[in-house]
Amino acid sequence: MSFIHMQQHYHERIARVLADAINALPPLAPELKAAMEYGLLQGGKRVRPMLVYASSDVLGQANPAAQDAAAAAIECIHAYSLIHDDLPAMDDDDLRRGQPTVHKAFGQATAILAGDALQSLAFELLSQSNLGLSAERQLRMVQELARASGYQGMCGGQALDIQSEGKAIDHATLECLHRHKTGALIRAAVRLGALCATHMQEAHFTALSRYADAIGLAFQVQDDILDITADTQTLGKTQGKDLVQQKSTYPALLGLDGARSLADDLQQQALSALADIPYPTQTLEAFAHYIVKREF
Ligand code: GRG
Repeated sequence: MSFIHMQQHYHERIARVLADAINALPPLAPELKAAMEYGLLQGGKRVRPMLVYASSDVLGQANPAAQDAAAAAIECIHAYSLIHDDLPAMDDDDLRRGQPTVHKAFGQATAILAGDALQSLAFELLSQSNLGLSAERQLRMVQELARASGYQGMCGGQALDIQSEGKAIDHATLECLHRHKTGALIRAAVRLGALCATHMQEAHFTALSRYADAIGLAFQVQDDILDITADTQTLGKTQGKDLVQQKSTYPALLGLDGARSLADDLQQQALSALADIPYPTQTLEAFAHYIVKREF
């Protein structure tokens, strides 16, 4: 199967799983349920669920129920983070994925609750008793997701980002911020995928973690590059160039060419980590390529 077909297959699979998870919620609070559905099901590249599926399929003997639960759980956390990130107290954005943000469509109180409820739903899905994994393995998955999304992961990274607003930060601080804010969830996606493979070996878990660390940072570097190139296209060359200088981003620190070369280095690091996996890894190689070369 080609990478495009694989991507489409995983995309359709996670769309079904997420729709089922929302449909299974009772009609207790219809407005909240509608806001959760809006934040979770309206578009999105589904990079994290796809990484769950791809990592587990590479190791073989993946448990399908566990894969679906892990893929849905990580996307629920991602959707919650975007809903909260868009709030007036954080980024104060009116649009997300070309549509009004959840607080614009449903009001702030409902948006906060939708984010909270999606976070809880993630752990409810991951802790279901019928996933066919050992209790020990499942507990490890719950801990993995909790760490990656909380103080030691995404929330910690978001706090660092807020603290550093308007300040000039060095490369090490920028890297630390992004390894937590964006990288932690991408790392968790790959590691949760590995944990869905019933006969997963620790050496393979370690190699996949190195792969995930590299693509997690590469994802952010490319995101910064796309922000600048999109701004340059929208605002014209001069203003786009000004933005390169203003924000704490990889192009601002390293220049556009330096950022592109860092993304390429990270892709190479990801590929060399995969050399320690004794199975065909073409899907994960293609994913690393997609993350660095994507155009949106
Ligand atoms: C509010 C606790 C809390 C955390 C927010 C992830 C995050 C932390 C904020 C998102 C802000 C942002 C634009 C970060 C840059 C990288 C990133 C995570 C982009 C969005 O992820 P994609 O590109 O989004 O996977 P889609 O729409 O495809 O799902």
